[in-house]
Amino acid sequence: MKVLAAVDLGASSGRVIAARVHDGRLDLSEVSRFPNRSVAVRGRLYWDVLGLWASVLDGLRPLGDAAAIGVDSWAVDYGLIDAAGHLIGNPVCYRDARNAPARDRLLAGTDPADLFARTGIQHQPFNTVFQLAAEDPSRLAAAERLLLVPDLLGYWLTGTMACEATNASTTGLVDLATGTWDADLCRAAGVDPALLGSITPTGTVLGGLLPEVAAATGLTSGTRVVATASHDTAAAVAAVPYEGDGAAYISCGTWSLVGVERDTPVTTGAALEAGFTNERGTDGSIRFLRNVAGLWLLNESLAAWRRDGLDIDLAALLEDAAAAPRLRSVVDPDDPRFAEPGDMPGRIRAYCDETGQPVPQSPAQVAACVLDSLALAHRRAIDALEALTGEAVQTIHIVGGGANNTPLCQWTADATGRTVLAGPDEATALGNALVQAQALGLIAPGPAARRAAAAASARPRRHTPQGSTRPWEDAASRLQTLPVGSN
Ligand code: LRH
Repeated sequence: MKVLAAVDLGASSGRVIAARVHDGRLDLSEVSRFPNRSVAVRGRLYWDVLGLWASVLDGLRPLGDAAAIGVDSWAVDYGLIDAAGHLIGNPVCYRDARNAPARDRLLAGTDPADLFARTGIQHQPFNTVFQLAAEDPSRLAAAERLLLVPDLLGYWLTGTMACEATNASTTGLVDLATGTWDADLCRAAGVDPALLGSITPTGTVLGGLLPEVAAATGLTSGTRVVATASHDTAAAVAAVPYEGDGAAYISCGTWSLVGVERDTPVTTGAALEAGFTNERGTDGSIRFLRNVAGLWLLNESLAAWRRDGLDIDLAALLEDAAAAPRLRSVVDPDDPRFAEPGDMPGRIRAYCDETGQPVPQSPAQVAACVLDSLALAHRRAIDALEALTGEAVQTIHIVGGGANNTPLCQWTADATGRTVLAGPDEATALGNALVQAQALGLIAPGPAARRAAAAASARPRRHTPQGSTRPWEDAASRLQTLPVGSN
């Protein structure tokens, strides 16, 4: 039985997961889990990528028999590499405040609708294109190569520099029509396209482990490293266990990525206006989706309570939140004030206070407000999805860590009036490993065989809508009319 190692780096934790391939399905088991967080130094927010690297090496050590390794992570962020092949400083976190002004500057010199039609990518401040426009010129001058975070780890594992296609699409620098770098855009962002290298097809075998990595992990140089679907959302969507047509997905973790898979992009003004994006999926598919600020609001609240000395058990908190009255006060999770790390319960209270709603006091009340608001935001995104594609959404798959959040899954079903199929919770690792399995020929090629293996590997939990959607409709209208200030 072949073992594949899926390294999955999220914004709040990383994992090494072993996937055992047999009888056309993959069985996952967690080998190691380690925390991740952004670190602020002198007004800049960084990732501790060397700490992550050390945790990945530790996590791989028990997997001496791994046939392959694939690395995925959150999108858009990158390390810069100098002429000697060394990393220039720590990667900057996409939540750093430098990006929004750079985005506004770059958009001012162009037609935003035209740019959206060229790349298909929503103008999120954190897109790599805007991060580069905000980059320190001395770092850029010293850089020979840019590597997105999973490609950086792939380089450290193998010595080979790649730029895997699903994650490349999130840079906002890829021409939607040709699938290659938009050279004019690269120059507008202040870089030569050569800095980015050429785009590597998803599923390419990068090579074996460097001797120093084999020695540090006990793995052999026979272990292959595969450029898996290295954007975590692409990997998660590759593992959605669809049961039929008319299904949307919510890849729910730090973010809720709400969308459908399509053959063609949607780059209308209405899609731009509604905040949708067209990212590249495995097999060249399009992930037409909207970023909704997801469990970030809850995770940051838990971190704030921990800093205040409150040790809150998540399961108990969710139970208390479920027992609290529904839709007492709601926030727009996408309000920019919630984007940066900090005192999330305080910001939620301020929002409710400003908008004349009851102010949530206890952690359970704050959690109820966050989860109600997320279910409502899911509803808004699903409604927009139907309107923009002209295709009905009948069922919703919630995959990722949020699949274990029972109240959120149930309230998403209640708010949307649709059945929610919850799971797998480790969809990202499953998708990562499925792409590896296909690259090694352990599963037949193509999306149909991958879907069949995904469905055989997962048993989603079914949430049917309870009660009327009326209270959610009312809350959605109420939210639209709230007098929201700028902070
Ligand atoms: C989710 C994710 C998402 C991106 C964001 C930066 O982890 O990759 O798809 O938009 O992080």
